[in-house]
Parts: sequence; C-alpha cells; structure tokens
Amino acid sequence: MERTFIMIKPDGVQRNLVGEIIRRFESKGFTLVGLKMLSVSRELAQKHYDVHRERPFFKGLVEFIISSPVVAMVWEGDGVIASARKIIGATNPLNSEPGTIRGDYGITVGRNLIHGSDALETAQTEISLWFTPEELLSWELVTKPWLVE
Ligand code: D4T
Repeated sequence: MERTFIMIKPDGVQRNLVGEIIRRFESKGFTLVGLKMLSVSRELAQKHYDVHRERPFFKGLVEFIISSPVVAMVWEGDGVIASARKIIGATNPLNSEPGTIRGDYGITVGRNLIHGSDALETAQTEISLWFTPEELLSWELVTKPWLVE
C-alpha cells in the first residue's frame, strides 16, 4: 500500500494548525500509520533538504526547520502521494488554490506550513529517514468498506 511522508513545519505547529491539518487527511479517507512530534536536529534537516543544498534558501530553510518542533507523519492509501500534494497546494502559498492547506493559511514560500513527499522514491527515502520500522503501524480502518469499493 502506498505511503507518504508529511511534516507539519514549525509555523504550522506554532499557528495551532496541527489538528486542522490532520483533519484534512483523515476526512479525505487516508490512514495515519505513523505520528510523532520532535525537535529536528540540524543533521536531519540538512539530510531531508539535501537536494536543495546548493540553493540560496537552503541555510534559512534549515534554520527554520530546527527553530521549533515539527509534527512528522506517515499517511497511507492508494494514490496518497499525489493526493497529499494536492491537499497541500503549490509550494508558494500565494499561488496555492484556496481550499488547499497552503492556499488557506499561508502567504510566503519560506513559511509554507507543511511538507509532503513528491514521488514514490522520495516518499520511501523520507519515511526511512524520519521513522524506524517499529514506529510505523499496519492497521485497517473499520470504515474501509465505506471508503473503498
Ligand atoms: P516541501 O519540500 O517543503 O514540501 O516543498 P515543495 O516540495 O512544495 O517545494 P520545494 O521542494 O521546491 O522547496 C522545499 C522547501 O524550500 C522552501 N523554499 C523553497 C524557500 O524557502 N524558498 C524558495 O525560494 C523555495 C523555492 C519551501 C519549501
């Protein structure tokens, strides 16, 4: 079953949006299989954003991610990776559609509230970077027959 890594960034936590963000994924019908709150180490933040290491915003991005706790999650369901990206909205919140998380709550790219894996391979890499296998649960929603035919 497809899984994706989702992180509520420090701004999402500080702005009391944890419940609202989780609600959107729950309401959609995806299954939460991993959840933890943590203060991110510089090493983990740098590894997570390694593809952006040479970009001018890299240093500020890492400082931001380690500045205050985040909520890390793994969500499961068919098509969850692409669907989560739609629920999250475009990278720059000024371009995100209303109804998306960034579109409803953000105004600037450096405070865009949430991260979601962008493809199958990155999802797998990020899940194993942020979670141990023991921290991930395999379980089935009792409502599944009412969500999936
Ligand atoms: P993440 O990875 O956080 O889900 O964001 P996206 O996948 O939507 O966008 P990204 O990888 O291009 O950017 C990663 C991260 O860097 C921040 N950022 C980005 C920034 O602070 N300034 C910038 O100019 C850009 C392009 C926001 C998201």
